[in-house]
Amino acid sequence: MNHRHALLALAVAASLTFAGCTRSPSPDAPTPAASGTAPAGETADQFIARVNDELRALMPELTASQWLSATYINDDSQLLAAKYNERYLAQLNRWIEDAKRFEGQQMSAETARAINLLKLGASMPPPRNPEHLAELTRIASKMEGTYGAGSYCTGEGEARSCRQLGALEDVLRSSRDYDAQLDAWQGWHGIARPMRQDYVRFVELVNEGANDLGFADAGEVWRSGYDMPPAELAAETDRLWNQVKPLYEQLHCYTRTRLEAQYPGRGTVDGGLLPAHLTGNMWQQDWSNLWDTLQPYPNAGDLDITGALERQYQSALNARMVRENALIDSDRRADVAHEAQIENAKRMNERAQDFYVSLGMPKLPASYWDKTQFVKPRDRDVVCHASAWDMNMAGDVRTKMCTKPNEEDFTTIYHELGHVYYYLAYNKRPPLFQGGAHDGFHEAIGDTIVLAMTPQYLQSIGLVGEQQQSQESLVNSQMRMALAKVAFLPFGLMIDRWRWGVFDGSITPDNYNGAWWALKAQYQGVAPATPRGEEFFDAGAKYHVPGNTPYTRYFLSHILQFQFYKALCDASGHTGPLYECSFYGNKAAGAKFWSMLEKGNSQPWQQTLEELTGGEQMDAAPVLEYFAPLQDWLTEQNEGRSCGWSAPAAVQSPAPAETPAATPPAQG
Ligand code: X8Z
Ligand code: ZN
Repeated sequence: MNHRHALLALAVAASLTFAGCTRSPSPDAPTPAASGTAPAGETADQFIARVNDELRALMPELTASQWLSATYINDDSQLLAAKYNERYLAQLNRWIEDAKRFEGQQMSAETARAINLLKLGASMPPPRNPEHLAELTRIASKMEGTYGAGSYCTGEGEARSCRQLGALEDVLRSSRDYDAQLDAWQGWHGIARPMRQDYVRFVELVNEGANDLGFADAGEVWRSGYDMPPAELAAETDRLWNQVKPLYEQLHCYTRTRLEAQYPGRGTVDGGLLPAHLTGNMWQQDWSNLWDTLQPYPNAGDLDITGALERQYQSALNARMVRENALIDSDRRADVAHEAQIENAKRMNERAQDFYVSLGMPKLPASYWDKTQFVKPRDRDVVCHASAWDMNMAGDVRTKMCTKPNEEDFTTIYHELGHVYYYLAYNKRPPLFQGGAHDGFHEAIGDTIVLAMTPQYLQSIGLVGEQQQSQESLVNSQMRMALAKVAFLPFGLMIDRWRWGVFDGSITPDNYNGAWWALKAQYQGVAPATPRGEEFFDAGAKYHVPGNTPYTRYFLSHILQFQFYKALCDASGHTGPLYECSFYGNKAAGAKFWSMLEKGNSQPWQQTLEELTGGEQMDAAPVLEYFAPLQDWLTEQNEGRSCGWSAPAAVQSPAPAETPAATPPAQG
């Protein structure tokens, strides 16, 4: 399911404007909404109060079905997740229909905002036709299950062996063998081929739902959730991208030079593009795993966080093996290793919690520790893609990860806890206001904390050794952050450039893959090393496509998090260069952060941003301020090289459609 909305719950990130859902109709417990008739004489304020109550009541069963299908993939859990999502979306349609009575009437600004959020809350706009709605939720559940259970198998008979995403990512992280990486990359991308036809139908159905709501297509629904006309949002993302593009181009140029040196004759693809399988990441969205290749000054202080986490895990494992006397019994050894992984993942979570608590935020509830999925279960398929859940809007918060001891997962825990603390902070609001100020805010909370994980902080928690104070070590630590944050920027943009085009019809099914790679080339400057024709569906190999999670939120988050970071650094009294700031332990910064979180999406995000940062605009200036030393260094390194790349004829970004009259930008 894609719950997306519903999902919000799932929330992961969602902006869900609503996160919730309402009690579903059942013969035993009919409600006015369930029968589709609103009580006579109900005012707009009463209507919204009712929707909020019903959302709160429905939420637990919807999220429970989603949780089960994500942590226990099989036909039965998929069926239930699809069904509950269908019920929820049918209910959403009834509310939206009911809300039409109030069009043009006087009502409080708060109620007007809530009604607007109701219409924009569905990242999977539900068709009114009940059969189509049921088909949509079935396809959504199936695609997510296919992704979660995806497996690349080779060999025959006795020699047959299968690897899932985690094992294939390990190859990209650790192997530097060109062919082994290519095999892992191609193997994973093969799992998406069966989704292609489903995705074509999915697009038809969500567009039907969008039309039913008065939108041109599903992409326009997505672009409408930003307290501004949808066309302006598209232009905003272009503006922000143009601010940071020169920095990305410098990083790209430096990386290309190093890859060419490492893989002579094979380090680039025609036109100066980076080979997709050589960036240490399945989707080329985060290049941190190339640290061994890209580290500027190997002797200027150690920042090998993955190495430190692996050592921590190994020593916990060894201690456990000895304690449990398990070395001699191979079955028992596997159990003990699994237990040690859980223990280690919990420890990483405690470390992340400690940062939030140091800011004055509460400890996570006991149920978090009991109900979270910390590592991949051994007996079944699960959706390993990390997520954070608000099960009931009343404290049952969880995360779901398949944690391994590496830097990426360590920072992902901090990311996920950002979602969790947002939930806890806004849970006291009415359900319709339980969402991020916009969805990029939701994604930026934990990442703001990640920016404050300076080398000094990492040293204080024992993950890196004594840090030098030198220009070399500064460049190293900037590079570490840039490989995660700067490399991500064009990826954050291109996914929805592709989906906006798919939804508005400018990218047709016969060109899904061609358009995907044209956009990858245009924005990221990457290309597959071998041809990827239309028999493939490479977009489907990225979770958020089969999972139907809008992606522009992550691009916006990667800009906003630097604005938040700077504001919290100011609040903490930091003086000196931005990149040196950690507000760990600073209660003034924590109070400021928390008061933003508590607001949820009860007011336009511009106001929320202004309260935190003093400005109402998203702005990449703090990104550039932060990375100024690295940008200078990269420019020097790249001197005399010809940077940039030439992409095959770029796909036109879809022209954002007009804002339909039915969906004015929300006003607060
Ligand atoms: O999906 C996520 C989070 C959950 S909201 C793990 N992220 C994006 C991704 O993995 O593609 C975080 C960064 C970008
Ligand atoms: Zn997230």
